Amino acid sequence: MLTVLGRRNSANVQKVMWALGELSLQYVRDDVGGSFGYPDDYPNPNKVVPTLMDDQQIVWESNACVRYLARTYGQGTLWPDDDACLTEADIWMEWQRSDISFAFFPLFQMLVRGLPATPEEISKKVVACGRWFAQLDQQLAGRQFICGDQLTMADIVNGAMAYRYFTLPIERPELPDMQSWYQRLCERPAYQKHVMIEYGSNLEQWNTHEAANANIQ
Ligand SMILES: N[C@@H](CCC(=O)N[C@@H](CS)C(=O)NCC(=O)O)C(=O)O
Repeated sequence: MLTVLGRRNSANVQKVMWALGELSLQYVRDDVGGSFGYPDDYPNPNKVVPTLMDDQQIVWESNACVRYLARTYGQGTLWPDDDACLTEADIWMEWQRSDISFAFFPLFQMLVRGLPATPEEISKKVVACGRWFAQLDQQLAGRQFICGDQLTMADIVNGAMAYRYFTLPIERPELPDMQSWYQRLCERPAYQKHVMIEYGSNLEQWNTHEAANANIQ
């Protein structure tokens, strides 16, 4: 049985949940992290979420979890058969993990989760996000998904971030191809279920949504 340890409103948990949904896999999700805390025997030395368990196999680091699910259960779909396509998917997974995450996640924390910040700090991050997402926009020109016509693991890790980017009340540059891709993701039932989860606009609302999402698989 596949088990995911992680609260439902974590963007990193959402990547794993969405991958499970796209692959139509059975799973159990336990509320861990944030207001739910961590069990003493939590099997992830970083004490962050998500952690994925597939019987005896323990996986942590959200992108490693998505890669694991794609490689193990999504050959030819989330894990492309074509080598060039697989390499490209891997590049965009690493891209998600680096500069864009350092710009976007602090911005989200400042705008929604009460991380103290000056307006200048916020606006610097907004500009940086626009600049980084313009690279993704360029990659998506003439493509349905990041690596071509097929949804891959690269779309999973970037798409989880895209929902928040497009729903935050911030200025964004013109990103026509990224916007069309995002609209395509919004039509997918697994994305609607696992990623398009309301998060509120301040810490109090965030906490209310976190509690409301408890026990939902
Ligand atoms: N690099 C890690 C980062 C994980 C991470 O920072 N997760 C956040 C939630 S998105 C977390 O666990 N925060 C503390 C908590 O929820 O208790 C990964 O991708 O899995």
